[in-house]
This record gives sequence, structure tokens and C-alpha cells, in this order.
Amino acid sequence: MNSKNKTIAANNACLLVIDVQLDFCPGGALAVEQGDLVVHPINQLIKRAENSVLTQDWHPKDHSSFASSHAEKQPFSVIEMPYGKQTLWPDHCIQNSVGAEFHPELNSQAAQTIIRKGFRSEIDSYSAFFENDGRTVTGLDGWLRAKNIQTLYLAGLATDYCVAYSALDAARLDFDVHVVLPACRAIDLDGSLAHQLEAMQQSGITLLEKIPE
Ligand code: VGL
Ligand code: ZN
Repeated sequence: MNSKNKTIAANNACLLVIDVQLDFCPGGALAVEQGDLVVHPINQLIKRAENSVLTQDWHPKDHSSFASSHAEKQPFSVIEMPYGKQTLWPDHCIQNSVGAEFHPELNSQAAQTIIRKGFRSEIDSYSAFFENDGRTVTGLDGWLRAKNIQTLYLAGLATDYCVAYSALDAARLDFDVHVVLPACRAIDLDGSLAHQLEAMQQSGITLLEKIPE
């Protein structure tokens, strides 16, 4: 077996770069602490990866995940939606706004595909595969399967929301999933980081403590 077969450079592997957008970086509307520090390690990964996909949180301005879309609701409170519980967020990643842009130093040109998610006002989408109803697909699974991809490396923002939901769906879809922790940063709301790290481990996802070769 070629030694490349088990690395991020293999042609059956793909890097998923989750939501490296200005609103999730310091100074942004839903800033993740040190969110900008993921950019350089991710650029290294993009350079090595044979396949890479970026995701972009892409909300209409009246999106139902925004606290501002609900009377008397505060950001970070939780409401019941037809599809289950939904955390309400400050307005972020509004379509065509500066905050929705990729970090300017992210090597976004090198990626083959961009998956936009959360663009239906009535439903949020943390995962790169399914929206928060657990059924509406983004099309990413079909794209990966058409290219015979079996192994995924995930990095980006935020570890405990969009990265974790994407990784957990990918494991359910039977991909071999690796999360590159030094290239991720978390929101960590009410213990969400510990909870999601545990859930990922339970699902057989590999949590990498170092940038893979
Ligand atoms: C995200 C909360 C709301 C994320 C997106 O990218 O992790 N989190 N929208
Ligand atoms: Zn969002």
C-alpha cells in the first residue's frame, strides 16, 4: 500500500474547513475566542490535501436562529422549534455581509467546493451534511461519494457546534472521521465543548492533538 493512502494527501481523503468566517473571528458578531488562530494551520492542511471543501454559514437577515427574529428573546437562550431545541444567536453571517466572508488570509481559492448552509430562514444548519431538522441535505454527502472519498479531516469553527455536528453526521454516514483540534476553536456554551468532545469520541471519531503530516 502506498504510504499516501492513509494521509490527508490521499485521493480518497478530503479536508472539510468549517465556517472560517469573519463573524466567528475576534471582532466579529459571534466571535470565537482565538478563532483567527485556525487560519494558518488550516492553510497548511489545504496545501497538503488532495481534496478540500469549505463551508460557509449563510443566513438571510431574518433567520430564525437569530434572537432578533423573536420578540423578547436574548442571544444564547434556547427555544423550541418544530424540529427541536434551537439556541438563539446574535445576528451573524448574513448573506453578502463582510462578516460572512472567509477570513482574508484563508487560502479559500485552493478549495474545490463551497457548501453554503443555514440559508433557509425557518431552519438552522450547524452540520455541513444535514440541516438542524436532521433530514434536509446540503448535498455534501453526494459530492463526497461521487468522488469516492472515505476519510475526512475536519477543522474550523466552532469545535462544539458546526465542527462537531458535521463530524457526528459524517461518522453516522460511515466516513472515517478525524477532527484536527489545533485547527479548531470552540464557543463553549454551558459545557458544550466537553459534551461534544465526549460525543465525538463515543462515535469513533479520532480527535487529533497535532496537525497531521
Ligand atoms: C455556528 C452557531 C451558529 C458555527 C454557526 O459555525 O459553529 N455556531 N452558527
Ligand atoms: Zn449560524
